[in-house]
Amino acid sequence: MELAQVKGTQYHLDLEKQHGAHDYHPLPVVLAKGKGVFLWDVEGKKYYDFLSAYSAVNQGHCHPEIIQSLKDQAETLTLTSRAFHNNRLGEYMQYATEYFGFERLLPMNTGAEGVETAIKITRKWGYTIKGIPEDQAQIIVCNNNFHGRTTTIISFSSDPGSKNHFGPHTQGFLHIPYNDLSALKKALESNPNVVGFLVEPIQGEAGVYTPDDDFIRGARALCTANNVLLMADEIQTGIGRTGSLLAVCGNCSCEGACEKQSETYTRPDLLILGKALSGGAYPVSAVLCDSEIMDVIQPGQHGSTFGGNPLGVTIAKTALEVIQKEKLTQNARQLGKQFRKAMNAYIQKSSIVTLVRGKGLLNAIVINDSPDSDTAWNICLRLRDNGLLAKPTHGNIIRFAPPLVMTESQLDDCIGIITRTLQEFE
Ligand code: IF1
Repeated sequence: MELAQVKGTQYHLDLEKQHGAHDYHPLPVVLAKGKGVFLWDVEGKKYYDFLSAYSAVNQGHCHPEIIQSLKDQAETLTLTSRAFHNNRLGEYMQYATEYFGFERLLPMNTGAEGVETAIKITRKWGYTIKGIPEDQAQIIVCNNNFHGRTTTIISFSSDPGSKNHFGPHTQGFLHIPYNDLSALKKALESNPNVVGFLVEPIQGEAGVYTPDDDFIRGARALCTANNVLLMADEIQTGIGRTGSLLAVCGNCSCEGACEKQSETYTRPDLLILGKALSGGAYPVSAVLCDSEIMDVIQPGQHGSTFGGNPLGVTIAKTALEVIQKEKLTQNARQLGKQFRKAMNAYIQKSSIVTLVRGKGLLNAIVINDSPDSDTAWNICLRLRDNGLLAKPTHGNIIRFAPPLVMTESQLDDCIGIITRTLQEFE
C-alpha cells in the first residue's frame, strides 16, 4: 500500500493536529484496541495500560459482561430523557443506593457534572435547611484540588493554568491546605456561612497525595460539629481503586471484602462517583446522599438530557456487579502492596526515584528532578517503547494506575518493564 494509505500513527497525529483543539498534550501513541489490561496501537504494538483512562477502566478494557450489557440495551432503548420514566433507572437507583449505603441517587453523566450537582445540592441545603443568608454560602475546598473543568469548578482551582483567563470566577469557596485539620477547624469556626467541605480522599491529579489516616475521619467530626456537609469526591478514588470500595473506607480490616460500611468507614454526607461507575464504557456519574439532603431538589430544579438514561444505568449496574463478583477491590489492595514493595526496593538503590506513594492500585513515583524538567515525560516515552503506557501528572510525578483486573504475574511483568526503563535514566 502507498505510505499515505497506511493509516499509521503519524497519519492520526497529523489529523488531530490539523483539525482538533489543542487542549491536550497526549503521549505520542495512537490506540486502536483494548482488552483487559492491554491496549494495542494502530501498528498492532501491545501495551500494558498503567493509566486506566485516569481510573475509569478499573474493570479492564471492554469487559465482556459490561460490553454485553451495552450491546443488549443499545439495541433496545438508549434514551428517553427524564420527561418519561424508563424500566432501568429505578432498579439501578435501588441497586446503587444499597451498594453504597445511601438513601437516594441523582444520576448525571460526567464527573464534573456530579461535582456541580453536589455543589448545587449543598448550597440549597445551606439556604433552606441550615438557614444561611441567601447567596452567602461558602464551601471549603483544598489547595491543589482537581474536581473537573467547568467554569465554576476551575473558579476554586488553585492551579493558575486551570483558572487564569477563564473569569469572572464563581464566588463562595474558601481554601485550606490539604490534609490540615487545624486549618479546616479554623475555617469552619470563623466562617458561619460554610455549608460544605468538598474533598478528594486522595488527591489524584496533584500527584497521588495520600493524607494522614485521621484526615478524612477528622474532617467528618469537624463537619458534624459545625453542621456542614462532607462532600467526598470519589470520582477517581472510588469503585475499588484504592483497595477499598471507597477511599473513605479507610484502612478497613476487611481487605475490601465488606462492600458495606465497616468500623473504619467515614460516611460522607454526599458521595460523588464517576469514571469506573461505568467501567469506562459510557459517561455515568452520580451523587448519593440521604433524603433529608437530596429532597432540597424539587422537580425542575436539576437534571440533564442524558442523566439516568437506560443505556448508561444498565452499563453502570453491570460495572458495579463486576467489581463485587470479581473481588477487584481485594485484588487492588493486594497488588498495590506488591507494587509499592517492589518500587521501594528499587528506590533503595536509585538516584532518580525518590519515593513511591499511593493506596491500592492508585500510586505514583516522584522523579528526582525539577518539576519543570522533561525527565518524567522522557521516562514515559521509554516506557511506551518498552510496552507500558503511563503519563506524568505534574512535572516530575508519574502516576501508575493499571486496571484492577491485573494478575500478580502481569504486575510482576510490569514492575520489570518499569525498573528496566528507570535503569536507563540512572
Ligand atoms: C482531564 C486530571 C485525573 C477527577 C476528580 C472530578 C473529575 C476528575 C477527582 C471530573 C477527572 C480526569 C479529567 C481528565 C484527566 C483526569 C484527571 F488529570 F484531569 F486531573 F484523573 F486526575 N473529580 N479527572 O479526577 O470528571 O468531568 O472528567 O468526568 O480533564 O484531562 P470528568
